Amino acid sequence: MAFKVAALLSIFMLTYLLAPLVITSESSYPISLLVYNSLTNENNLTFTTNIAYRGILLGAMRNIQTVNNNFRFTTKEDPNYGPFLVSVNGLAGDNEKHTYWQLLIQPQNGTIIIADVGVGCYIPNPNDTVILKFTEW
Ligand code: B12
Repeated sequence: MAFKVAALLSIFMLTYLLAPLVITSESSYPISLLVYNSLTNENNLTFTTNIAYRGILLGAMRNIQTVNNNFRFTTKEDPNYGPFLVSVNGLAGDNEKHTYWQLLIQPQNGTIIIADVGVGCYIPNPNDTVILKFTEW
């Protein structure tokens, strides 16, 4: 009997000590992705996904591509800066026409900022809307 009580007490103690570790462990969070062509009047597309805790935007884009047929993209590896976003849904930037896919971030407060790194380096914050904007430079 005493053994059973001791065993039960140990289980309670362990649960009590380990619960905070489990509860505070970081988990994934939602972000949205908006595809916007500023050069035509094509409809915008919006996607949502969960991104790993401090995961990179490229990972989130791959997740969306895996589960959604309406989102396809290609990148080209740059030796210095990693992946350059070349095309979205078959539409590619063009050096001669001076067009490209610009990377914009809209946090929950609504202010739109231009990302200062590419898709392989950018780490979205929870509930960010990432805007892929086809535009001219
Ligand atoms: C010109 C330029 C551009 C042009 C390039 C097109 C062209 N044909 O000129 C355009 C406007 C397309 C561009 C876009 C972007 N750029 Co830019 N760009 C530059 C700039 C001012 C000069 C690059 C250059 O001509 N070097 C000289 C040539 C001879 O060397 P190169 O190796 O061949 O250059 C190529 C690469 O730099 C590449 N490139 C340019 N920008 C970027 C960004 C990324 C992420 C990648 C992978 C490659 C890449 O395009 C160049 C021409 O082919 C640099 C800053 C600098 N002073 O170096 C920033 C710079 C490289 N760009 C930067 C960024 C952040 C971007 C964007 C992500 C901005 C955005 N929010 O949209 C986008 C890329 C989006 C995407 N589609 O992936 C950052 C990269 C930092 C990083 N660690 O990721 C830099 C360093 C500026 C900064 N903020 O400090 N860019």
